[in-house]
Amino acid sequence: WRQTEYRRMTPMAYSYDDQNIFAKILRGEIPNDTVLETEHSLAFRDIRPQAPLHILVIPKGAYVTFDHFAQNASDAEIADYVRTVGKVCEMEGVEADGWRLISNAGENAVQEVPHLHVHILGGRALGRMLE
Ligand code: D5M
Repeated sequence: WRQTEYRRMTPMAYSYDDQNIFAKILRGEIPNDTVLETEHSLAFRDIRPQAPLHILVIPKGAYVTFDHFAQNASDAEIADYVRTVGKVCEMEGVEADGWRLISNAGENAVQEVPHLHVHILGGRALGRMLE
């Protein structure tokens, strides 16, 4: 019954708005400060950095949130995405001082851009996230 209950609570589908700003970046319609591009992913600097290091990593596929991606992307896309986050961390040398990974999804988390992105934050003391 757990499986049935879980399925019932899962949204039927996410609708993807292909006019969102990250879709435009992926189509090359607006510029971005690229850190790393792979077959399935793109990492670029956040336009409103909240820390000395603030990089966004997005999949190239049309996914709205992390759960949408995790439930629908291919293993190749998922592996590429996770490895891209790891590679950016290595390139930026975050492991010495520590860093934070955040992904906002939907209304409660105040997601601004409806294309999956994780925020890589570092370069300063980030404080406790949950008090
Ligand atoms: O965060 C969305 C993030 O996206 C926010 O930190 C600003 C950033 N942003 C918005 N437009 C751009 C462009 N054009 N380049 C780079 N970064 C951008 P959220 O998690 O959705 O609240």
